[in-house]
Amino acid sequence: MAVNIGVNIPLHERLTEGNFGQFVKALEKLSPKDELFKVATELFDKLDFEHKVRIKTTSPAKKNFNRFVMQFSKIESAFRKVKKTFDSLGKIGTPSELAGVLPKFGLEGLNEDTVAGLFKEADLDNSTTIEFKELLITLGCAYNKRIQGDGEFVNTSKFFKIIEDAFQLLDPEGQGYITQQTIRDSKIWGKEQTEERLKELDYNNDSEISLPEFIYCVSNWVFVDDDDERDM
Ligand SMILES: [Ca+2]
Ligand SMILES: [Ca+2]
Repeated sequence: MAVNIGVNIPLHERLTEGNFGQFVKALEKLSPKDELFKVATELFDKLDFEHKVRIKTTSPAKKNFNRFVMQFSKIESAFRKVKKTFDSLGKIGTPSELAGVLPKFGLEGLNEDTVAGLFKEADLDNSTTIEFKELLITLGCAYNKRIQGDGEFVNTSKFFKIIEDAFQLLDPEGQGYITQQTIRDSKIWGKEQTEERLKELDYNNDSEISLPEFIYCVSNWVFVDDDDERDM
């Protein structure tokens, strides 16, 4: 992609870090004997990048978040496998019912308090039932607590690690939650889109985004065709 000049939109409005880099690269390829070299270096000097032109930089958070989004299809296929097992189960309406099904996902022998804690944390809508996406929260929180499991849990843990890394990106101080302000400051999305995303992310609207809320939201994002996901 070349830097467009002579088009209606002012150059400084279209100039991004990316195409500025390309411009410099293209410039470096020219031989000083090249006729274009003179023109291009003059142009370069005229642009006076340091002072006059505001180069639109992509925030580091946005870059990292985009990398995270690139993993969505992988996360989706892993979650679909969990869904298949989940669909073969009955209702998970009590912590002991949760304890009964967790071995199917590679988590065996957890003590009662741990399971009760996971149940409470994962039941986002307080329905006293663990729906599918809440089961994902259960597994994600178990991973976050570094609970050891095997088989299926080892496999899905890789994906919860990706989600946890994305969460930590927005919670660099390790407070355990992301504030709405951090999301706004991250400039991952434009202004309006940020407000929409915040509504999705902050499930209970207490201006903080917890890990369970984040996992829930990511699971909504990764399922592209979600016809069968409406009731979580
Ligand atoms: Ca629930
Ligand atoms: Ca919240």
